Amino acid sequence: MKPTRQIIHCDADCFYASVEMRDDPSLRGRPLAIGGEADRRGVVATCNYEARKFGVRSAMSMAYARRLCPGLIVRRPDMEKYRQLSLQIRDIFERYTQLVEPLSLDEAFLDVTEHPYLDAMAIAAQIRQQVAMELGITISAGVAPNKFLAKIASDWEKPDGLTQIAPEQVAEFVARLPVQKIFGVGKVTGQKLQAMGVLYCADLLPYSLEQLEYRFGRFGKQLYQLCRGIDERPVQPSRRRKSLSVEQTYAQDLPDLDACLDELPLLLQKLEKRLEPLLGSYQLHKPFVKVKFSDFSSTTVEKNGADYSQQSFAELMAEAFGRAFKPVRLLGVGVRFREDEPEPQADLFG
Ligand code: TTP
Repeated sequence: MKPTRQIIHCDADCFYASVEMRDDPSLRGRPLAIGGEADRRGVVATCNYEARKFGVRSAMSMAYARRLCPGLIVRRPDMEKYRQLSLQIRDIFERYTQLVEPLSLDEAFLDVTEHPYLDAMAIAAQIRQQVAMELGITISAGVAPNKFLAKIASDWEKPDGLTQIAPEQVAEFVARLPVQKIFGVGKVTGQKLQAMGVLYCADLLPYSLEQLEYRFGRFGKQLYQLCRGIDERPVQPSRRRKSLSVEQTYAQDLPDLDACLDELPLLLQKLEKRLEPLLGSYQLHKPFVKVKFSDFSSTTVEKNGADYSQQSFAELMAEAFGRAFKPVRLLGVGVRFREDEPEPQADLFG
């Protein structure tokens, strides 16, 4: 049997907002949102916990956030500052292990199984303390035998929390988790599970692997394992990506090109958010759009020399749609990266 792994997931608390409160203490204790007021889109990137009490949330329009919270203070994001801080946090992680897999500027998995004398809880506690003392922000951490559970654990007592799911607690803990906590269970699968009467991971246990594969295809195996708290994915330090994309499967097929184009702004917003932390180390090569039709055929269109504007993605989408003219069940937007040495990219989607 393989030895039990010790995985830590670290996630800064309201990251951009914490940094701004650190640098301007007069903001502390008052509702604060970071985002674009006069910005092209004017959305909330994040907000502090005072603002969350009013219902303000990430990705909400700033205009709506202001209506929910009339005293809301708004600051523009300073991405360069957050990138710098992200590197400093990373340095602290690397005091304990080289097996660090960043997920975004403020979030990472660490595999500390091989640490010679500290256990994962001790390491997580030290990391949290060092980040607070040296960098002036709080991070929450989760400790568990795998990535799936470590990520759930870091969220469990946010903000400024530390939660462990010990190996002997896994079965009981997972059984009580709502199935929505399983990554990959979005709206469509969630509805399908609900129709089967499956609300919690425990409700999935009676299904055999074959039954789940029959109903959910390849995803069935993932469901079978995750509802038992099994997740073998390794922590992968600095995997070199060739591309990055976001995809969405729709509960109801999109009937025509206009309906697809309506979805584009939201998809691009998600793409931009995931892309932001990578821009320091990757160079963009070209944009692409993927379309899967109602008959499950799919096509991808990409174009050398195209820019990353919404217009550009719209043209690719029109071309992809035009290849079949059928209702669409999935849309994806993405970028391919250059494989040669990186050069920082300045502004995107300009
Ligand atoms: P998250 O880790 O999702 O959230 P958070 O750190 O702001 O708050 P929490 O305490 O709940 O973890 O996001 C990290 C940063 O990414 C966040 O500070 C701002 C940015 N961000 C966006 O720009 N747009 C978004 O829609 C989200 C969710 C985050």
